[in-house]
Amino acid sequence: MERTFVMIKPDAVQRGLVGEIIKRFEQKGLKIVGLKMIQMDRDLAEQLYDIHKGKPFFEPLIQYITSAPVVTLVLEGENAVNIVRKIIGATNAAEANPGTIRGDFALTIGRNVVHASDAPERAQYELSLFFSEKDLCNWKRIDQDWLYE
Ligand code: IDP
Ligand code: MG
Repeated sequence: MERTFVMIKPDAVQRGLVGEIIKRFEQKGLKIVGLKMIQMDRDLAEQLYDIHKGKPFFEPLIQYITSAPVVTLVLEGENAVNIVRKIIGATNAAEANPGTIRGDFALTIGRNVVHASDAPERAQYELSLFFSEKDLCNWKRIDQDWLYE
């Protein structure tokens, strides 16, 4: 089992899309093991986006992401990192396929409604910025035996 970090961004929270977005991960069969609403401060946002420091979109990105509350999740499942990246779709929502979250709910790269880790090591780093181990629940979905061989 693998864990990944997901963040429902301020635009999606403001637009009332929290339930719709979480529903898609739940329906896929991924297990929610952590869930928290938070308004990020600049320091935390810079840690989450450390790899983008210095890029032209960094400042607007930090402004956007700290401008209002976000909903953070830790999801668990086999290949959760890759599966979640497929569900959210391409970074530029204008290019994201219909059926993906960004493809269905966003228009641009700068307001793309959701974040997800892009590698297992990155997931571990990112989720640890928001959750300690005691914030995460170890539990079994009642349908687990029907989701996996
Ligand atoms: P990702 O969110 O799909 O992993 P990254 O390349 O890691 O995409 O970029 C992080 C976030 O920075 C994007 O989701 C988007 O919000 C923002 N971003 C990336 N590139 C641009 C850009 O060219 N203009 C505006 N915002 C951008
Ligand atoms: Mg990224």
